[in-house]
Amino acid sequence: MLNTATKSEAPGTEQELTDGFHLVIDALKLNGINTIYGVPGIPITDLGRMMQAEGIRVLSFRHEQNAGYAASIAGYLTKKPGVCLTVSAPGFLNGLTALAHATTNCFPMILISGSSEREIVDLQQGDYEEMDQLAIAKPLCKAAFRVLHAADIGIGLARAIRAAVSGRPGGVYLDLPAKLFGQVMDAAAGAKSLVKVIDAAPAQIPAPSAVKRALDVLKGAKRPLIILGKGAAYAQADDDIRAFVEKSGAPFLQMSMAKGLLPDTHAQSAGAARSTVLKDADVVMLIGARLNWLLSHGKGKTWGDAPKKFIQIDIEPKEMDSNVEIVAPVVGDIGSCVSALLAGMGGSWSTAPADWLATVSKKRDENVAKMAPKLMNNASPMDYHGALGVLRTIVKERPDAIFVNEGANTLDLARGVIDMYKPRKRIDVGTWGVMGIGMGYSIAAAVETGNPVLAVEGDSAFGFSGMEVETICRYQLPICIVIFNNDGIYRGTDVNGASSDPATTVFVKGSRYDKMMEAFGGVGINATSPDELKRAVNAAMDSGKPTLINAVIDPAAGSESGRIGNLNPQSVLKKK
Ligand SMILES: Cc1ncc(C[n+]2csc(CCOP(=O)(O)OP(=O)(O)O)c2C)c(N)n1
Ligand SMILES: [Mg+2]
Repeated sequence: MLNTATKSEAPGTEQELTDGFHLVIDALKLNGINTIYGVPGIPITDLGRMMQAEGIRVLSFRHEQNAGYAASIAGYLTKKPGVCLTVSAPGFLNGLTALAHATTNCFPMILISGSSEREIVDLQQGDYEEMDQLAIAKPLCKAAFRVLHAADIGIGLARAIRAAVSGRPGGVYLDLPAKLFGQVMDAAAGAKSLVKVIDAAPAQIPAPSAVKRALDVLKGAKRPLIILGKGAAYAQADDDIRAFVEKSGAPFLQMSMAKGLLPDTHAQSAGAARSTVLKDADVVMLIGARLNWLLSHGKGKTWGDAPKKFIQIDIEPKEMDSNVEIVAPVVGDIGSCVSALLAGMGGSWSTAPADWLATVSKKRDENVAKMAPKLMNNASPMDYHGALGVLRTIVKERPDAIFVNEGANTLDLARGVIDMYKPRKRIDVGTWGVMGIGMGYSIAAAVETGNPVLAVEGDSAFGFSGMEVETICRYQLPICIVIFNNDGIYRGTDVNGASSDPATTVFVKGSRYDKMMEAFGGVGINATSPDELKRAVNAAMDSGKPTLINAVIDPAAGSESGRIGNLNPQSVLKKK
């Protein structure tokens, strides 16, 4: 039902009218966008109210960055653009980090911001929250549009949706000046101006010759390796991906957010033998994974001396040869590519050499066995492994829960220890290793999937979005937050030798983050041992009540920058 109002033009004549507010709402609904993440204020407060009145779910956050991260991960989880709604200048800028993050991570998202009077902004006459938002957004996202006429709202949103989800997905900025909302037009003409986007992300079928070339290279491999990235998880082609990997018989590695595409406990999983497979593989097939820093750019020590051939499957042609030569590029959407590869394998594909898989499995089993006793330690205060050991079991028992993860040690160790069993259940810091996604991701994951959420957060990481615990309590979302509280960034033991100020990486000792949750009516628990942690998390996951568990971790347990300390630049001057 379209939004209309009736207005008497002249005695005896009645004209049905609509306006910018209602056209935005109608355009969103027509395209199946039913959830908005944002923060209200001039000029979009009434828009939010009207959206709510019209049946759109509007989740109101405490800071736009968190609403933006929520929208970005909603896009990843649903393949529809997640929408973040903000006010002008400062609200827009607060949302912009998340928009850039969405673009970097290839998540479809639309940031819709209200903006000030164009005439005043362009003459730089000092309007309320004056800023040329469109110009600022442009270099940070995939596309940016501004709508000046109510009659163009339909087409503007259609362009934004297409740009966000087609090809390689990304962030799109949509600028809606304040004046637009009040613009009135004939309701019938307004209805006609709306655009329902048909086939927003058209299939991109790979060339048969590219598929054949890739299969020929794979067939010739003695030590093949398949690497699955979050692009593969995004594709929602789970059955074909699994069938392809299994038919190939090759060991596979799953990048952080691809974990669970196949269970981490799968016989071909090389997750616990990462360094061996990267060094020794002779053919590497990347599926929706980029050769960026997370894979050491495909070269150097990590990749060893053995000559390698790379096959890459990606929707973005420019991704090919970005870091090393790709001998078999396959360009297309992951679903179409994998199904073509699977079909091309035919009925008589011979699986990867058994001795290679046996070598990899042996290494993996050794590493898993080495880790096992550490995970069972019941020390108090806890170390990372003791705490993660119990969480690992809880995730195994609750494979549908969404696992959110950020921090340094808290991230790197949890990624290694906690096996995932189903696709798109692990969401984390992504390509940038950004802190601050925690609460936004948790909220969107709960809202979009209806599943319970377990967020495991470093104490520093949590601080970036911590105020959203109020949002979680307000909407009564089934989110259990576990804070690995080691009194600081990486470790809580750093000392500043120069003054009485604390070291830059340490926080107030013995903080009780659980009290923050209690302040808003949620459940807060202080857990000092793995047993206590286990009881508290299970209770939270069973109850579905917003819960925050302050897990006390030995401040000396972590290491600088977790697993990526090697990226810290070193001073050439000797330490005194
Ligand atoms: C937006 C942003 N700011 C700063 C950083 C740098 N940084 C990386 S990890 C981290 C916090 C690590 O501490 P914590 O979350 O407590 O994890 P721990 O290693 O202590 O378990 C910070 C600040 C970042 N990655 N992103
Ligand atoms: Mg910490």
